[in-house]
Amino acid sequence: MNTPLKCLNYINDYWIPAQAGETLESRNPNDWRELVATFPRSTVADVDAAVEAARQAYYNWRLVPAPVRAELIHRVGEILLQRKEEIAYLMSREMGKPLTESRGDVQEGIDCAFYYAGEGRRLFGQTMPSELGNKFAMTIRVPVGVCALITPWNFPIAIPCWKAMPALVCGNTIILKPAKDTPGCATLLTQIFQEAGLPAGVVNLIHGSGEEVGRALAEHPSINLVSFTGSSQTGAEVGATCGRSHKRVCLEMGGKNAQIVMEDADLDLALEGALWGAFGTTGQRCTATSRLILHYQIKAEFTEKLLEQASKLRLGPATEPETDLGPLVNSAQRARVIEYITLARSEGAKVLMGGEALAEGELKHGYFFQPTILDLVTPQMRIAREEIFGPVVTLMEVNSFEEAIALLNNTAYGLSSSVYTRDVNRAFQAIRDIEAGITYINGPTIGAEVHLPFGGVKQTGNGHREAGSAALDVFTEWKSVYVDFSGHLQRAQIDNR
Ligand code: UN1
Repeated sequence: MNTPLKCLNYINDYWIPAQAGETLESRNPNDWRELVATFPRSTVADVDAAVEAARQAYYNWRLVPAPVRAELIHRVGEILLQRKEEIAYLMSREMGKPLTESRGDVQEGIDCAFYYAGEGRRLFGQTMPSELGNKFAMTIRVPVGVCALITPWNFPIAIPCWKAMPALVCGNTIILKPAKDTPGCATLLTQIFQEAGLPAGVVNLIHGSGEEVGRALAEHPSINLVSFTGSSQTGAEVGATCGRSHKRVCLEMGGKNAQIVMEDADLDLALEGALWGAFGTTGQRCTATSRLILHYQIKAEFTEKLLEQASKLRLGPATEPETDLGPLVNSAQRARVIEYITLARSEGAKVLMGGEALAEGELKHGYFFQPTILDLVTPQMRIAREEIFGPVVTLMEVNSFEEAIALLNNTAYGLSSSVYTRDVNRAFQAIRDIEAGITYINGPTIGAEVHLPFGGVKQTGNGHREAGSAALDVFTEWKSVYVDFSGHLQRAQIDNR
């Protein structure tokens, strides 16, 4: 048995409990009898202290040269690499993804560190000609200020890294508010920032609930930017709150991602992609494949193979090496998936496979749910439109490529998308016509790499992208600079005419 972690808030280089002294618990979703961590139930008072620390630290941090800031992020990457196994193990116990995936999650954080460490020596601006003689014009990136990062439990290292690292390299100070399900991963990550030598107050960590801490951050007058990943419903509230106080706000929200399989596709490849996209991370990725759009000529064959392969997936504790599918993250998430299956039945969908939580047997103390395949799904059904966030995939049949694209686009969301075809013309049409932030050709909907922009259109986002150099546009303001070396007043739009 592992001893439970005692997580604390981290403010101005001090590890401290919540001022009100209250704590919350995080339990192991593989077996809820195990307590993984206790953590502070923070309130507005703790948020105020963290914001004050981040504000003070900002005045010096913004003046540290970007390449020097970047060196510290590089160091974070090195320590993450050393501690990869330990962090991955905690992650599997804390939120239930299998060890190989947990390692991948930490690796995404490491990749981010090395990518943004390089960015510290670029942070390119532009120079452009002035319309006046003896005058120089350029743009530079300047930091935004104090940033609140509100992060989910499904990528408890990768997502905090891809928000924190560009924010820090750009010269901002941060307050991380991790999800209640993963206080331990956030604690290890913050310890690593501390060990790497980030100055006091530059990185702060506040645990607690979205209602208390998340809301206080979004409302706080001294915060300049909120970056949020989570549900579209909560994102709408965060966006509205930030809008009222003119904060910059970057929202990454839901998805209802589809994979199209055309009649000319390599079916075995498409099958592997579908299994990984739908059931990887127990379907708890915002990029998960939630809809399979199948050409009528291959639907029967594909479905048969899918059922055969999906039935071989091994459910089990995330920490066991042979496990393919871990549990759902908590009881609320499991209740939500159960509700959607009840709804699917009442809407007239057919449960081809799965559909049940594991209430008996060895896994009965975890939030396990069978991989589930729903057929006879029509676009009007709620299960075809709403994000489920579980190991559930819906099958839909189409007669043509055009119909497939239209059906894929027939959703309020627009994060990830995938098309399996051997026809290059169709592939490029799909790239052009799909309404989503990410399109894969002959690859599943999951698997974004950190040096490309990540995010979506429609109700998935609010016009920003994370990761890649696109994140720099979130975490910096543009400043336009004019240097007049003529020695006299030159009047733009007047003296050059
Ligand atoms: C998420 O689910 O919120 O592309 C992020 C992927 C991962 C990131 C997912 N690299 O599936």
